[in-house]
Amino acid sequence: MGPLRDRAAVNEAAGRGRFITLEGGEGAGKSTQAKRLARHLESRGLSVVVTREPGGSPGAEIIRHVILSGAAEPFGPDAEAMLFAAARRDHLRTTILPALSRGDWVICDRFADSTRVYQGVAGKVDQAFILALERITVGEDRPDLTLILDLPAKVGLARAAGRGEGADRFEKEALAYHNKLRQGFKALAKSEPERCRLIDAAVDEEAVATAIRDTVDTHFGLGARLVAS
Ligand code: T5A
Repeated sequence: MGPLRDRAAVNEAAGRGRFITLEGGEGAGKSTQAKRLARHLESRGLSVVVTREPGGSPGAEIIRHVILSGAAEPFGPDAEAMLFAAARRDHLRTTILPALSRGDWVICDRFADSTRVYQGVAGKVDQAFILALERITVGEDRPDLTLILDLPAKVGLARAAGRGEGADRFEKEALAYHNKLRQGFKALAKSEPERCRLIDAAVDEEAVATAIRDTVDTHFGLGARLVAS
């Protein structure tokens, strides 16, 4: 039994909720699918909290504004990584961990893997530095399951641009940067197959939702358990 499975057994016994994260490049459909997954879990009688990063708590939302406005960009990717980590610490302590303790299931739109890939892989921040930040901010409170929505960077950027909101700090980066993100997320899925699942997000919204539902139900043995209850 690996550490993730050990923790799952402990969580089960404690009546603790489950922590699911959605990751991927720009415009991959994470927010859309977070809401759809929440409806699916609620239809199975579970209480669900949907949240996002950067942000998800009053303090972290302030840091979100600082980062996405581009105000922290002149300080470099190391400083941005530290800001994401500070926001994450507050978000975990004030939103995620209390929800899991209540028995709620938490769906989070981006989490620590975004720092690994955006600041680490694409931003070239030293890997040891990123992992040290993660140890301090996340520790053992890693997600139970991470769904990585995968699609060509160009397609995701076109979807994001289609919302007509203007490009933020990271959307405005060159295509080569976004291609690196895609490769980074794919490598992550390969390196942690027990926690991470790669989902084809280039197909229509309904097909992505079905793949996610099947993956979540299978991972947590949800269909069988709730039908039986
Ligand atoms: N970041 C974040 C870091 O660099 N490090 C970190 O540690 C963290 C946490 C956050 C930015 O911060 C960076 C990453 C990001 O650049 P954000 O505003 O929160 O920025 O936005 P993102 O998380 O990047 O999310 P996006 O706004 O890019 O998009 P989503 O949530 O992936 O996609 P969604 O659901 O909004 O869909 C985009 C559009 O596509 C349509 C939707 O209707 C919508 O119009 N769509 C589809 N169209 C066709 N087919 C489908 N299957 C579709 N699914 C959705």
